[in-house]
Parts: sequence; C-alpha cells; structure tokens
Amino acid sequence: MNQKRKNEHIRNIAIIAHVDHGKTTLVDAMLKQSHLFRPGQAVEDRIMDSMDLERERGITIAAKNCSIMLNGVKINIIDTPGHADFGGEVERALSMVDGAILLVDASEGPLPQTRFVLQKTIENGLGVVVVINKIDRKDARPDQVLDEVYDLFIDLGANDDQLDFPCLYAVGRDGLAMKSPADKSTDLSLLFDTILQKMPVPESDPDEPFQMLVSDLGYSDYLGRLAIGRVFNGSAHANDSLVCVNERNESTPLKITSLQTYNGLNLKEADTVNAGEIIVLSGIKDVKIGDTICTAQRPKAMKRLSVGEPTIATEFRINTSPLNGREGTILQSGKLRERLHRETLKNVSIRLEESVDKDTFIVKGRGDFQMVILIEMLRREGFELSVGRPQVIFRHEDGNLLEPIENLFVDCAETFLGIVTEKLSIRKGRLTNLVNNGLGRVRAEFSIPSRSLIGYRGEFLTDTKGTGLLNSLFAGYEPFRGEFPLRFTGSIVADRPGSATSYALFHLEPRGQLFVVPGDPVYEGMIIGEHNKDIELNVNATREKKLTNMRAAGKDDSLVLSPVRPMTLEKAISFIKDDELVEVTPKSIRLRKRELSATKRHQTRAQEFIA
Ligand SMILES: Nc1nc2c(ncn2[C@@H]2O[C@H](COP(=O)(O)OP(=O)(O)OP(=O)(O)O)[C@@H](O)[C@H]2O)c(=O)[nH]1
Ligand SMILES: [Mg+2]
Repeated sequence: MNQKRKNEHIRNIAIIAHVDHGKTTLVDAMLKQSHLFRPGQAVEDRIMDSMDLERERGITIAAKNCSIMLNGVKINIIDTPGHADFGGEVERALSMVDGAILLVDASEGPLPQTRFVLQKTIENGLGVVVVINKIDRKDARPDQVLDEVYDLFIDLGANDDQLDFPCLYAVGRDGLAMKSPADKSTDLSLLFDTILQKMPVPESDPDEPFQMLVSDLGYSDYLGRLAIGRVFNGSAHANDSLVCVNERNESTPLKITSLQTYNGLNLKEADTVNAGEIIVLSGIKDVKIGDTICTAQRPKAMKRLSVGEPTIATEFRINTSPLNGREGTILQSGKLRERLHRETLKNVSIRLEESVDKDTFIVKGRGDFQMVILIEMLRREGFELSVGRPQVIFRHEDGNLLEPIENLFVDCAETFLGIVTEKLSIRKGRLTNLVNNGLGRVRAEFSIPSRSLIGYRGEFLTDTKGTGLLNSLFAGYEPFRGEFPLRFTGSIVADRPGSATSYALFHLEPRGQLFVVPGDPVYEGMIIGEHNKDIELNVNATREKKLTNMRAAGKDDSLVLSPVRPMTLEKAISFIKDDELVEVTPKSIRLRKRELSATKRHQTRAQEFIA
C-alpha cells in the first residue's frame, strides 16, 4: 500500500450540535481569539449567520465556511445548522472535513439532532472532540451530560478509538474552554490546542492525480459559477485544464479561471491548491454537488455525496387568486420552475418534480420548516405563488403502505403530560418511554407518524404554556397507522369579492376565529376564518348595515372587534386541508379553497356523496 501524504498545514473541522446549543456563538469566539478582527473593532454576534432569515429567526439555515490560523496551521471551520429540517447541510459539511466538534448543552444534554449529527460523523469515520457548552447555565449538569454523551457514543456503535473522545467544557459565549467544569479559564486556548493535537491531519494518496469533490455551489457576478469543495488528492494551478465528472460518469472539460481559499470570513486568491485544502474553483458552467473535478488524463469520480431521502412533499403553484399580480413582481410558472430548479442545485436535500399541470411543481424536502423557509425566500424575491399542505411521502413495499415515523422527545411539566399524551394518541402516537425526574418535570418518548407533527408544534407550545420542549428524529418507515382528523374545525369562506366590513365581521365573530380585519380585500373562495364546527360556512364578509334616515353608516366603526392574530406561514400551511391552498405574495398570506366557486365545491361534494 502507498504511504499516505499528510498536509500538516491544514485541519478541516465542522461544528455540529442540536439546535441552539451554541455553535455559531462559539465560532464568533474562535474568530475573535484568532485575532481576525482589529482590537476594538465592532463585530456583530453570530457573524456566520449572514442570511437575513437566519438573523431574523436566530437560527442557522445553511452550513458556511470560514477559517482561522493557529500556530501557522490553517483551520477551515464549517458552521452547520442544528435544526433537523436542515440535516442535509450537515451531511454536506461532513463531506469536506476530517473531524467535528460536537457541542452539547450542559443543561439540555444530548437531544435528537445530537444523535443524528454524531451518527453521521461516526459513519464517516471522522474524529470527534466533545465540548460540553454553556456550563455557566444555572441548571448546568455537566457530569451527567458527559455520561449521557458517552452512552450515546456506545449506542451508536462507536469503536474504542472513538469512545476515547477528548472532552472539554466551555462557555462559548464568553470564549472560555476548560478541562473540568470547576477550572478557571480566560480563553479558548485549550480548545485550540485540542484541535491542533486531536483533529486528524488531512491525508492524500501521492500516486493519485488531482481530485476535488464538489460539496457546495456558489455564484459571483464577477467569476460566474463557483464550485466549492475539498481537494482530496493532488494539486491544481490557476489556468489548468481539467474535467468535471457527473453522476453519469461523463467528463466535461473546464479551464480554471480562478482558485480561492477561505481566509477568515473572506476568500483569497491562490495560484496553487494542494490536497487537504477546501477551495472555491471557477471556470465551470455545468456542475452539480457531488461531481468530481479531476484531470482529463485520469478522470476518476469520487464517491458521490449522498444525503437522506426527502420525507415531505409540497405543491408549489402559480398564484391564480383574483388578487394575483397586485403585490408581487414574479408571477409566471416558467420563472417559478427556474427558481425552484436553482434551489435544488444549491440545496442537497431538496428535489423538484414537475406535475401533469404545467403550473404546478412538487418540491420534496426534509420537513415543513424547510418548506416555510423556502417559501419565505421566494416571497422576499418578489414571487407570488400558492402552496398546498406539506404531505409526507408514503412508500409501497410488498403490497403494504408504509409511512415515515419519528421518535418524538417531549420534556414538559408533569401537569401538562395528560393533555400532550391525549393529543398525541389521537395522532396515532405511542408512548415508548417515560422518565419522571421527581422535580415536577417529565421526559416522555413517543413513536409517531411524521404527518402527525406537521403543525403540532404550535399546539404543543400553547398546551404547555410555552414551557415544553419538543424534538423529533426520523426513525424510518413503518406500516401506515391509519387516518386521523387534521383538525376538528371547518373554514369560514367568503362568498363574494369586495372589502371586509366591520359590520359583517362583527356578526361572524361568534362563529369562530377570524383571520381578516375590516378593509381587507376578500374574494369568493377565500378563507376568512376558522369555523367552530367541522363544516364549511360560506358568508358575505362585505355586508353593510342597511342605512335608515336616522343612522349614518359611520356608526359601524363603533363596533369593537376582537384582535386578529397575524397569520404566519407556519400556521397557514399547517392549518389548510387538502382542498385548500395558501396564497403567498411579498406582502400577504391569505388562505383559499382550491376551487374558488362555492357552487362547484357544492357539486363536487354532492357527487362524492353519491359515489
Ligand atoms: N448561557 C449561555 N448561552 C449561550 C452560550 N453560547 C450561546 N448561548 C446562547 O444560545 C443561543 C443559541 O446560540 P447559537 O450560537 O445561535 O446556537 P446554534 O447552535 O448556532 O443554533 P443553530 O445554528 O440554529 O442550531 C443564543 O441565545 C446564545 O446567546 C453560552 O456559552 N452560555
Ligand atoms: Mg448556528
């Protein structure tokens, strides 16, 4: 066997964890303490969360690269998202690195996504450094959490080397790392030393020619399409002629126009890049994530990056409501198709399917929150569209219908367990484990269909008065567990176009919860509220009070209406039933029936009844 060549000048690491365990905040501290910024320079918090939606929602959505220098060694760092719906980003990030820093919250301990990310890391045979983070929390229990992490490694089948993981304690927010929770520390130097000593050095095969696995794509107005990934073997120089090998093993020639590497938060031009480095290459038009860039003389595709299959499908269509074209600038199905296709190039866990109807597209992904983020991005770009309720993807095997199942972890006060268990059992959930810590809180585990969780999170927070924690992990496909009602209420539907009036809305209030306020435009087939009873109620929302000589119309203003909570995308897509859609524009979120005409809906129902 060949002697492997080591590149001692580089380490490639990913920061992985369950959502909110402090990854992006720790990267801030690593950047600051590696003297990336001028002394006194104002730097915003969670600097790697650079997308508007990441900053607004306080979570990481896409994995991103940066680098620091430690004792002359370059550390490429990839900050990854912790939300389960963005798990594909973690898998993509792990394809570029040799090791991962696994953060675990010192109070919460390992949670479902900790398990997912660690499992992927172990499967990839990568090095792991465990950091028990946030030990400043009043409810921190670092010793117990370390035991739980150890149990998790064993449970995931880690080998003896992996079980011997280095473990540190940290307060990422203050930039402190220590060997034991009681130690005093003033900085992250212990973490930096551990990275240098324990994270595997990138290795390559000196007999192999240049090979780069494309793990991400970018675009620059100046350089065009950018292929981002790790050089696994050999070296390349600016202006080299190479080939790109696609999934059908076809080679397309390319000439490198620029090579760049990560330098802090920016990119830096490089003349030569060597095995072990993570690079940004331009000079290529047609490239996909998973392709290999290599030499024309010995084209050899690397193992393609594979990520988990999508479990959710959502219908995206053009906006056909009577109000279309008033608030957005991009309305055509061709534009929608092109934009969704572009998303699949960047986002490894999203797939696009055309449907028989040329104005309708099926987008497949990992969860309803991922869909919400995609829809939100589109409306900000000026799109108008309508979307259906996310549906889970069923499978058929040997004549049996199978559905995706999740392990659901509930942590709540004992008093709320009754209502939570009742709601989950209606949704075909089964209690599999229950631990009562004797201090008034319980941890319960359920096995439950993925479809049951669409829209459940909001209800759970209401039922536990905002104090419950809910986490889930995809467990695999199991036999279909049967139907259950999506909701026990109907829709209040406008029967004509116009403007909603106070008078009409005031008289509709006793019938349910309204979504519109006086002056809002309405149209036939638009859902303006949730009906208390499980039937559709068609109403005239534009009704004016009959004027008499004695009274003026303006009197209606004195009617006091209950406040209407604004409809969020999350709420809207989980509220609608299969025969309903959400209309999304840059300014509004409206709900509607698929079939706008009340007469036609009535006819269809009558036919279904006869059939
Ligand atoms: N007490 C305490 N809180 C922290 C610490 N580090 C981060 N936090 C807080 O934890 C929250 C989440 O921090 P992030 O850095 O965004 O967590 P993340 O792991 O990047 O989250 P995702 O990327 O969305 O998965 C923020 O409110 C931070 O202020 C810490 O050391 N101690
Ligand atoms: Mg983050």
